[in-house]
Amino acid sequence: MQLEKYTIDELNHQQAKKHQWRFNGVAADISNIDDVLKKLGVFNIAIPSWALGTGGTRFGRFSGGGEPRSLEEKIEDVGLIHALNKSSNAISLHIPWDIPKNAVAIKALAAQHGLHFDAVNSNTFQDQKDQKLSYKFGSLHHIDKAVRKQAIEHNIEVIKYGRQLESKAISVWLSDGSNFPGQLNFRKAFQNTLESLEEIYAALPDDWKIWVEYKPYEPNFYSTTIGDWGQSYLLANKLGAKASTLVDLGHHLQGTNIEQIVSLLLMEGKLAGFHFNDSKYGDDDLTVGSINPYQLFLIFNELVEGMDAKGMDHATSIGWMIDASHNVKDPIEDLLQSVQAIKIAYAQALLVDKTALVTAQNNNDVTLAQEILQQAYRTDVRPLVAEASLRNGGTLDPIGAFRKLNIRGNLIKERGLKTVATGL
Ligand code: AOS
Ligand code: ZN
Ligand code: ZN
Ligand code: ZN
Repeated sequence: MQLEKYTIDELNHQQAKKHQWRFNGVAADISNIDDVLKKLGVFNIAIPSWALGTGGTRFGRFSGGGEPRSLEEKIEDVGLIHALNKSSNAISLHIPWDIPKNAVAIKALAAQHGLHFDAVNSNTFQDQKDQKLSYKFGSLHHIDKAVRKQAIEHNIEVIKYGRQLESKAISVWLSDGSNFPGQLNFRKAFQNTLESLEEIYAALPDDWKIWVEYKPYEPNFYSTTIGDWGQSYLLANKLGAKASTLVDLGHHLQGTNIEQIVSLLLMEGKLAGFHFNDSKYGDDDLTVGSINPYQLFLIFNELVEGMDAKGMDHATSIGWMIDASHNVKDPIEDLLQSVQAIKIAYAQALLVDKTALVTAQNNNDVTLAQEILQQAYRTDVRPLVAEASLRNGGTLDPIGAFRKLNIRGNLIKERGLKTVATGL
């Protein structure tokens, strides 16, 4: 299904008065309002192809109905999200779950929806049908050179698919690790991983990047070979300028100060970008901002401050992406909520009075520094996000519109009630 412009205009029209009143109220207090709206207007967050269906847990999966049955339908879903919020103009593909059999046609279909292709994701954490050697004991870190070679070749193949779609980066997440002390030699595992990544790095086109994701646990519960940002950063540094560290918000031990990690990676030019989500216990892949929106704001505060200090373009300098998995919610609704949460945190960070904050910091005025941040965080910026969407031709209220237009109902009519999308 495709959304017509007049449908969106009509919905916005119904809410115009209320919106205008709310917008005027908050905008009156913001001195850089034009700049804020401009920055919000060009800000986009990529949608992962595996998040458009229900993922489930290891205990079960409860299908939602009308889920995309093919890559084409996943692109259609991202197109719907983008039509509603005008902030999701890219899709990130997972190989082999979403192999583009006809890249020319897939690219054309995406372009029709105003979409392009973000980073491609490799998968050496599962054994595929016809695969010769097993990844049971790891892939790029494996003790057996032949297994490493197979995993390297897979990554190079993923780059090949990505090239056809004009992606510009490959993101690598490894489940390589160990379950018990003594199972492997940490140093050898790291060195094997580095060597393998070097071969993948050598196959990167000139204008490509490789993003190295880290995660402390799962599926291995004693050690993970790329377990934290230090290990990822070490690898990225040794690999070279095209390599950097990808931060998935769920991949930290509880209490970790993620905003500080972000700040330093950015300072070093080694922040690849994000897999946004939220978590309470582990890699829960919950809706962005559903558990700890203040942390999200603090991360964006570091991003805005750090990028401005380096003269970096907010919208394009790093990779902005969601990594989510849905068990009980409608995946499209969840993704719409996540994008809104990210834009809200970004808008709040844009409101921080930086000059006043620097003065407070220089005076060791702890109370005032905290007040300045919380002043921005406690501002209701939702009318700003809505206004930016409106100016781009999107809806004032994406989730409300999704429901009012009965989009899921229409998708169920088109695709059926019992559908299974590939993905996590
Ligand atoms: C796994 O925990 C990581 O977050 C991955 O980024 C991702 O979920 C996976 O690679 C899906 O392809
Ligand atoms: Zn991730
Ligand atoms: Zn995650
Ligand atoms: Zn994860």
